Amino acid sequence: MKLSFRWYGEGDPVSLQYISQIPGMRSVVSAVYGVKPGEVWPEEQIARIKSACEAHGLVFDVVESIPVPEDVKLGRKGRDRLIENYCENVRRCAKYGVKCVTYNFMPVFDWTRTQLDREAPDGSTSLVLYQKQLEGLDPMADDIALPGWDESYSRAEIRQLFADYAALGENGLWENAEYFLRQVIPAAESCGVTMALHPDDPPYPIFGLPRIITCEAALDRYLSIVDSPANALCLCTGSLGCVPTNDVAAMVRKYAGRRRIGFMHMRNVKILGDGSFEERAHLSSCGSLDMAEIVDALVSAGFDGYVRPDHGRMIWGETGKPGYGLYDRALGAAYLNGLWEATVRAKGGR
Ligand SMILES: [Mn+2]
Repeated sequence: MKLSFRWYGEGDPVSLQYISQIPGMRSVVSAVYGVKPGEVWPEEQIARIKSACEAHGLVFDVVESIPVPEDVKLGRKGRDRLIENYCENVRRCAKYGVKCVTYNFMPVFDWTRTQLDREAPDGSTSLVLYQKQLEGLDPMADDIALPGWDESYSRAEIRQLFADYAALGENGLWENAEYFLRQVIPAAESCGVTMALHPDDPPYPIFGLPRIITCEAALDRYLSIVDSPANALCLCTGSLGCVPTNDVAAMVRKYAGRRRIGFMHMRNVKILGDGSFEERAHLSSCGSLDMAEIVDALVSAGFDGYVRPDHGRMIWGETGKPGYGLYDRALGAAYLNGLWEATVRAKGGR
C-alpha cells in the first residue's frame, strides 16, 4: 500500500511537517481549494502543493476531490464546457505528478451527518448520524443547515436543486453519470490517471434526493459503464459500511482482485440500526467493521494503491476540522501499518 494522509492546504492546522512524522507516510491527498466547481485550477496552485509536499519528503499524487458540478450531475445545458474543464483539471494534475483523482456523484451534499462533535463516554468526540435528529427536518420548508452542507447556497437555490433532482430521479442521475464517464475516463487514461469514485455517504437517499452509489450492484454497474482500469473506486469502508447490507470485506476482495480500487478510505463505524451510525476509532473492536479482514483482502489481492486513514475522532484536547485532526488519524495510520505488516508476514511476505 501507499500510505497517504489528507491535507487541506496551507490553512490546515495539521502541518505537512507533522504529517511527515507519521511512520510510513508517503503521499499527500489534497486539492486546489477556492475555485468554483467546473472552473479550471490555476497550474501555479497545483505546482505549489507539489513543491510544499516535496519540501517535507512527501509526494502529492492523490487529489481529493475534483468536484463534479451540479449542472453535470443534473445534465443541464452547458455541461459540455464543464466536463471539458473537468478533463483539463485531470490533465493539469497529471502534469504535476498526480496519479489518482477522487470524486463522487452525490447530489448537492458530499456527505451528511447530524452532529460533528458527539461526545463518547471517554470524552472523545466524533461525527454521527442519528435518524432521530434527522426526523422532522424538511429542507423544502425549513431553513435547515446540517453540518457538512455547503452554506454558499441560498434557500431558493437549495429548493430549486431539490426540485430538479426529484424530477431527474435515479435513472436520470445514472444517465448523467454515464455521459460524464464516457468523456472523463478517456481523458484520464490518456494522461495516466486513475479516477476513483467515492461511494455515497451515507449510502441511502436523504430527503428524497436520489443516491445511486450505494451497494455492490451499483458499483458493478458503474464500473461496467466504461470497462477500464482508469474507471475505478475510492472504496470508503465507513461510507459503505454504515449499513449492514454491505459486506465491505467481500467488496474489497472482489474489486481489489479485479484491480478496480485506486484508493482506500479506511475508517470504522458503529452501526446502530435504523440507518444511524457513529464514527469510531479505527480498531476493529471499536466498531462494526472487521479491519483485519479488509486488510487481508487487500494484501491477498496484492493491492498496491493508495490507502488513507479516513476520519478520526477528536482526542487529547485537539481542536480543528471535525474528522480531520492529527492525533486520531495518526493512530489510525499506525494501526493500519501494524495490521499490514502482520498480514504480509503471515502470508510469507516481507
Ligand atoms: Mn471516505
